[in-house]
Amino acid sequence: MSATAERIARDGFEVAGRRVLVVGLGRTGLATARWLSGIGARVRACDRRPALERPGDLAGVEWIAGDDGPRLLDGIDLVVPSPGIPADAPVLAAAVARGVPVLSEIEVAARRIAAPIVAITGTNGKSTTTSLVGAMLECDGRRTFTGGNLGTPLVDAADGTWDTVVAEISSFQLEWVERFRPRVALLLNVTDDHLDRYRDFDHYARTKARIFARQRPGDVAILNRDDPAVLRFAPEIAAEVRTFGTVPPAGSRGVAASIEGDAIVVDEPAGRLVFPLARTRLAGRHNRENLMAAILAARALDVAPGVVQRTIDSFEGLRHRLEAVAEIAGVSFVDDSKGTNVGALLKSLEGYRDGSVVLVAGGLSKGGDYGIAREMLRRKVRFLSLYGAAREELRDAWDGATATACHEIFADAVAAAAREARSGDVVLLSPACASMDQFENYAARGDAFAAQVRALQP
Ligand code: UMA
Repeated sequence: MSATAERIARDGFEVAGRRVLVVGLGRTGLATARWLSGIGARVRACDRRPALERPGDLAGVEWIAGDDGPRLLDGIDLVVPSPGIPADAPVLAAAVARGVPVLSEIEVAARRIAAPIVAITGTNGKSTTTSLVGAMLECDGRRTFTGGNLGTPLVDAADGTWDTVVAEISSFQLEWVERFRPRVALLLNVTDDHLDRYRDFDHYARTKARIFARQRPGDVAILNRDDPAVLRFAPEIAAEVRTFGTVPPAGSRGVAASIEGDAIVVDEPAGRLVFPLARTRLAGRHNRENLMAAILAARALDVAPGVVQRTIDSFEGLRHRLEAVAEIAGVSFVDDSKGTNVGALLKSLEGYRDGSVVLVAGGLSKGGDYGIAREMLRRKVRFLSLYGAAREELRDAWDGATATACHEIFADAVAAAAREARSGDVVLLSPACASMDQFENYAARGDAFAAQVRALQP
């Protein structure tokens, strides 16, 4: 029996001939519908958007555009919702009430992935860390799938011939998991985010901690020991806990990473490994945390220290994450459009000189306490240019912290920021909000920022 077949037999995921409702037809839903019909399921695919065109390769799927309601459950054996469908959506509530199983895309995908899975969650840094771990494993010559919330749905890895699978996992994806069991699971940090979807912070944090729920002894859990909202889950974890943090843990005999001068040190039972950071392009304290987490994950899968170091030295960083766009008349323009919550804004501002930042923020609020950024804004930000649906909420939360202007339209806020900036300043787009009030996603917002900035170049 192949390793995949063995795993399927163990986990009992066989959908040939079963009727599956796929809810939401964005990236996840389309990939899920395609894969499920490929393995013999009878797929009904639905989306609330009317006039949604069916891709040619989904001809065999029952296609329902303009409806995502409970009546679509008739005759259905299993529901697979996209991450963007809230748990209290009528179709999911009705499925639960009727006893129809609901499983997230990562759950069904993981049941058909034989390779060890590295799963990475946290409010911020998970995309960078996921990409770093993927790059370390690739550099080691392993056939590696790197995806998940990062962009390529995990279901694209199902039934594939991978040596390792590295997945960025969001709290949304952890809402409908049952047996999802990563060989290595990471929780980087938890700060306010998505409070429009969860009852409160504790509910959000506990949803993230579900990444560890099915791990067993022999698996590895990697935790940020500087973040009490993360470390509090350690006693509940069955896997071996390894931690990273700024200073070495007192009296611990477990594997741990910490910072020493300009290097990351990892204490392992066989001795200490030292990874110099002189050549990394990843700046800022938050990136040191991402690097420590990634190193621990790679070491948990026995990647040799030399390979880890080569990746640290060559990794380029991610698009729309503190990405330098241009320098014009001594002003640098930086695209941090992927920073869509207040924790991300704090981490990004931390790296800049006091009083040197002209900040563009706003978009669609996800709730949470924006007020915690007030003091940092007062210190770092010389001028604040707000835009979008959340502009008044942000203005009220940060009232009096610094000179502020409000614009409805994104381009007007960027233009105002560019006018205010002087030589030596940085114009930073770090919105602390989602993009969807004016853009399709954060990448489109970052691209619009870059295009507008480049047009300013003489
Ligand atoms: N829809 C309905 N009914 C609803 C809600 C939505 O039919 O009640 C439909 C929409 O009309 C749309 C589709 O569902 O057609 C969208 O589904 P989705 O929001 O789940 O989006 P996908 O395109 O499948 O992208 C998802 C992730 N999106 C979200 O979690 C919101 C992507 O993460 C991820 O890259 C992708 O799966 C692949 O795994 C994005 C994200 O913003 C980057 N993630 C959040 C974050 O990082 O903070 C969690």
